[in-house]
Amino acid sequence: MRATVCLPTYNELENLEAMVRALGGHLREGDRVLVIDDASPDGTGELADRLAAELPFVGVLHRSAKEGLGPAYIAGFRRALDEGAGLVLEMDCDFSHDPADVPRLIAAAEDGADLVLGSRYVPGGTIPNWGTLRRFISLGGNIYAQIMLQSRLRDLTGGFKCFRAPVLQTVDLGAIGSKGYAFQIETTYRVVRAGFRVVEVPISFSDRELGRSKMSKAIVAEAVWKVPLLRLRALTGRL
Ligand SMILES: Nc1nc2c(ncn2[C@@H]2O[C@H](COP(=O)(O)OP(=O)(O)O)[C@@H](O)[C@H]2O)c(=O)[nH]1
Ligand SMILES: [Mg+2]
Repeated sequence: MRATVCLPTYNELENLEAMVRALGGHLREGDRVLVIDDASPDGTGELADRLAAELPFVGVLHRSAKEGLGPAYIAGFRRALDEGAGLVLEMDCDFSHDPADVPRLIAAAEDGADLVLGSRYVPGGTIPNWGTLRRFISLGGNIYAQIMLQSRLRDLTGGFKCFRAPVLQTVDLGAIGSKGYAFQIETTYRVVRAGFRVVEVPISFSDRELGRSKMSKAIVAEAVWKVPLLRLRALTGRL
């Protein structure tokens, strides 16, 4: 199955080239990388164009404004499906997700999982740089989502995933309104609700070394209120 790795970028000039070249070393013939850039002021989009001109496996989707991770991914998923991808991956462009783990996610999908989650919270998953407080906050967020959504999945907020194409063709992408971390929770929840098989594979999640995080209080707040809303919608048959 041909895979497309969707790589959303906003001001990732320091990371993009190394990330794309590293991915190139782990992908197979026919696999692609799709950079989805939201008009980054630092020139990430122009760098992506130069890389696409040089490297045949690279494509670029330019969007006119920063709207958050969710809308960027949805546009990327649509492009990847239009281009005939059999597997579609989500991945951060800041090396928090290790390009060397991509083949394991792909293998799990080819083994039969409809959605593979790169998971920090299953046995074998690690977050080497995080102190106790950050672990507590992230784990707390996941337990909150697990309880609210009655889910056994351990890492509902992670952003390293591999979907089989029919999953993205079945779920109503246009109905997904979440922008930040909530987008990760909402996509996984919708996939579970649609009856697909979700598998978690352990990953090591590292802190970014270059560039800046785009995380904000608004992104965290959205996840907090969106989770009970998702459950409510599911209970009332509107999800
Ligand atoms: N296209 C696009 N990419 C984004 C946006 N916000 C974040 N990203 C990218 O999404 C990935 C994860 O974002 P990051 O800021 O590292 O979030 P954090 O890991 O939660 O701190 C990175 O590749 C970012 O460049 C956005 O609004 N649009
Ligand atoms: Mg990050």
